[in-house]
Amino acid sequence: MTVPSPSTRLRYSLYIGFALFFASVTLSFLLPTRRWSSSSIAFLQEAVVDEADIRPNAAIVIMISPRRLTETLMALKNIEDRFNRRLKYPYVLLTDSATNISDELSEKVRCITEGRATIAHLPEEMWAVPDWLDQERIRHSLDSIGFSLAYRSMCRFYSGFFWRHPALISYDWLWRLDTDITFHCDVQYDPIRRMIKSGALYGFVQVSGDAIGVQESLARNVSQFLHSRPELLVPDANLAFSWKNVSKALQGQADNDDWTVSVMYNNFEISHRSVWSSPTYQAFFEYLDQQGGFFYERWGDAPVHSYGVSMVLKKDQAIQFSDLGYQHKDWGYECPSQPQCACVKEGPSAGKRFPVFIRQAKRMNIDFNNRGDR
Ligand SMILES: Nc1nc2c(ncn2[C@@H]2O[C@H](COP(=O)(O)OP(=O)(O)O)[C@@H](O)[C@H]2O)c(=O)[nH]1
Ligand SMILES: [Mg+2]
Repeated sequence: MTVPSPSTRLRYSLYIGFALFFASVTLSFLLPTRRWSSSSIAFLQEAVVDEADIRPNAAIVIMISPRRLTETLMALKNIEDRFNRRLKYPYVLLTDSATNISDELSEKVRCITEGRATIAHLPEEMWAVPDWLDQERIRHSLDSIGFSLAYRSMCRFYSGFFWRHPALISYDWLWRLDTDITFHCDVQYDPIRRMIKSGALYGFVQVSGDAIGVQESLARNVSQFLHSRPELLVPDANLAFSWKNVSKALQGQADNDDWTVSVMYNNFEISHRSVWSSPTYQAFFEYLDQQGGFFYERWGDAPVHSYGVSMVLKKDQAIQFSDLGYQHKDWGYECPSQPQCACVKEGPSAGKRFPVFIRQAKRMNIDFNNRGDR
């Protein structure tokens, strides 16, 4: 047997030393110990975010109309049954001062939502009719086109304030749902995680038109805003979703005839707060609010959001969910061909009142993604 020379022995010792060093480094990553620095914990948390335990920082936001309390409970029960008993997102339920939150109602909300709901008041500064508006002009509008003051306050609140509400300020993702909705399918994934994975900041279900007669000057005002603040334009934003002729809109010359009348309905709306807190959207809302159209006309929050989203997001940053069997009121909806959906393609899913919505939703979805390419 040959005896290793001193230099060979030194080489072996070095090999063994390196091997022990690498083994201990590897083990320190695999076996959690209390000596981990906060940065290594943060690293691990990032790695598992997509996988399982850590829920996106999101809340489901529902505004409660004083006259629709049973409808609210039915909506909460449906949402829990279809997905949220599994996903466990917290709820923020918004009420105005006319809403009587009785002990009976609170107890039922607590029971249905397993205690995950907070009831929060709508602050006057986000809800009341601004006193600098011409009250006579508002009265005239109420008489001629209807839509109550509270309804118009709701539209203005969702257009310009909801993400800044004190009960919502700490959430990154805001999942708005209304009370007049039904999910016909078990939702077998988490839509917010899906958005995060695909890099989307806005999620919707249905696209359709909206009444022009109750918001006659909205398109013109949006166009004038675009013209007045060119420095706020976002490169590659999907303006063609809202405008048939984008350059005319940018020149401040567009009106109702130039509007595509495409609206992403926001009775189901998942958004990242950065959409609304962006300088462009904030300035857009301030501009509209100064014109008074939320009360002089009925400027809807759905068209305002759609104009805003097409101003700040690129095509692939907004995605449509069409496999949820989601219905608003008794309007038409998609009934997916899946056994877990309590609907059939014939009959009610075609819509009692607006069967055309299904066709439009399909067409408009294609438009949201491709209209700008045509
Ligand atoms: N607090 C309050 N909420 C309201 C009022 N009107 C509607 N809402 C809520 O706002 C959301 C949208 O209202 P909805 O009437 O369904 O709007 P539509 O679908 O555009 O006709 C729903 O969640 C309602 O509960 C109101 O007068 N007061
Ligand atoms: Mg509704």
